[in-house]
Amino acid sequence: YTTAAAALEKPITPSVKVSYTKLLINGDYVDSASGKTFPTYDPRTGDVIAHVAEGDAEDINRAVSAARKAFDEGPWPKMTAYERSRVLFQFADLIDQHTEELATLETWDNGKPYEQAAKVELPMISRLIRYYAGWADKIHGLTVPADSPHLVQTIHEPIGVAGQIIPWNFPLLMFAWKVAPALACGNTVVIKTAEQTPLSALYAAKLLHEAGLPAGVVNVVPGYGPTAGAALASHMQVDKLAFTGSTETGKIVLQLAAKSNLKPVTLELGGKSPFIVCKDADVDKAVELAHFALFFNQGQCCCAGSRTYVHESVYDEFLEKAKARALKRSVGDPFVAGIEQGPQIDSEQFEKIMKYIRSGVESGATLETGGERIGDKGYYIQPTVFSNVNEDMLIAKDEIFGPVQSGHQRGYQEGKHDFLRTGGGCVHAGHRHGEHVDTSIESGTVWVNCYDVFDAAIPFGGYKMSGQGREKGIHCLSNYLQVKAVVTPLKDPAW
Ligand code: TXE
Repeated sequence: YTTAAAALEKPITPSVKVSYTKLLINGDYVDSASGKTFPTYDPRTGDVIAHVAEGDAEDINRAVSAARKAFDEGPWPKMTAYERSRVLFQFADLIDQHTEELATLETWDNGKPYEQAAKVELPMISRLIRYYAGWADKIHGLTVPADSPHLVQTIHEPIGVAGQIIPWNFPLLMFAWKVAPALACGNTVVIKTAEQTPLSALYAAKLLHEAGLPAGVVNVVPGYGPTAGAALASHMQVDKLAFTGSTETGKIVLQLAAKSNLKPVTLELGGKSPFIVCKDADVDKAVELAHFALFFNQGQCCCAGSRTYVHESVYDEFLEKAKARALKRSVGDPFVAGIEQGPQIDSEQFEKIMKYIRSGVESGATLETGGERIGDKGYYIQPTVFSNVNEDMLIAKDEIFGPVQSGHQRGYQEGKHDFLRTGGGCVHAGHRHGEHVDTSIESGTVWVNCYDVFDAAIPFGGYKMSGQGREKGIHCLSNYLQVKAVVTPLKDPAW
């Protein structure tokens, strides 16, 4: 790996100041009911960036009341769909106009490369908001041909107050994935940001109001999971819950939802996705793709290609080149141009990853490169490659969520079915355009000769313990709509 050592010693001072650190309830930035705050940290140094109002159950109550009122009394669900779409289009324009501020906050709070935030994620975010803005006035019901003399129509109505809980790996992208479809369908929202990364969503919510969103329609409550998150999941006045995070917490929120008011839940959880290199693969291309699939966003992706299955005929060549590519990866201050990898999000994730690296060595996998911390402050980890990994090892089973690539010398079939959790993707790096593609992999996405292609229109979600339901695309709309059947006699019945 190549490090920008000087930048690690003297981190760049971000050019933007933190303006929004309070809860956003009913259109106003307010202190938490308890008056408590919590620190949010710079992963480059571990230093505090800002103290943010800490929402808990009482604040969730206030936010849900505001969202309830905005839903029950309007104006949001009562505005025409066209008016709602115009607010969302305006929001997308404002996101584009504030790319620098938003991307800076995202990098500062999360540690991801600034260029990735500004040039990849922010454009994806405004594109996704426009995609759902476009849907707002195109949600049609049906006329149903019933086997009786009735006119049967379906009406698609918003569900009500949507509770949303998001993680820290893509703070603003997750905010957009959750809020945009909910709003397009006419719902109101209470969203809890991750405790590690509250800053960008608080800024974006300000833009949403500038775009014309009425007060109370979107409420943002930063806070911790077991307090604010659990209060939202179990709230009796919340009509739907959308969660992105770990499988473990997904099980908790599903139970809370069931035990309270049986609100429907969508879950987007962790994964252990296979990346499969076939024997006829172009090895150079497969190496680059496998590298991207695993190391993108510091390895902190639910769909990271974290089990790399390589056909034995190309295994040695692949491994040599994968190792060389990892050594070339540029790691350093994410504000420096050209940096591919910044620090991990926090000390907890850093320790978890280092523990898995030790476990890989202890269980007999070969550490080809990496495995150490970089520098003595912040949470930087060397790009790491293991070979000779087998299915019994923890590093092959658990989601590491870090820059650790695991090379398995196994065929394609083995990679397909044998895990409880399969998240996003799988690549047949050997397939050429037009060839038959085996899509039987039990995974929400099968990427063929590509990886992490995230258009707003492409549905995304996991099979098995990687989640329930789909986000993005047309499929996400049904998460935020109720279908009502209206049945009217075609002529007066006899009674
Ligand atoms: O996740 P949590 P953590 C995976 C990844 C990572 C591991 C742990 O493997 O190493 O999860 O990360 C909120 N009731 N992913 O601890 O706890 C929490 O405040 C209600 C994959 O950060 O699931 C945050 O807002 N909410 C994942 C959100 O849940 C609760 C992205 C996610 O935190 C809660 C992140 C509770 N009891 C981690 N406890 C992906 N799918 O991309 C926590 N939360």
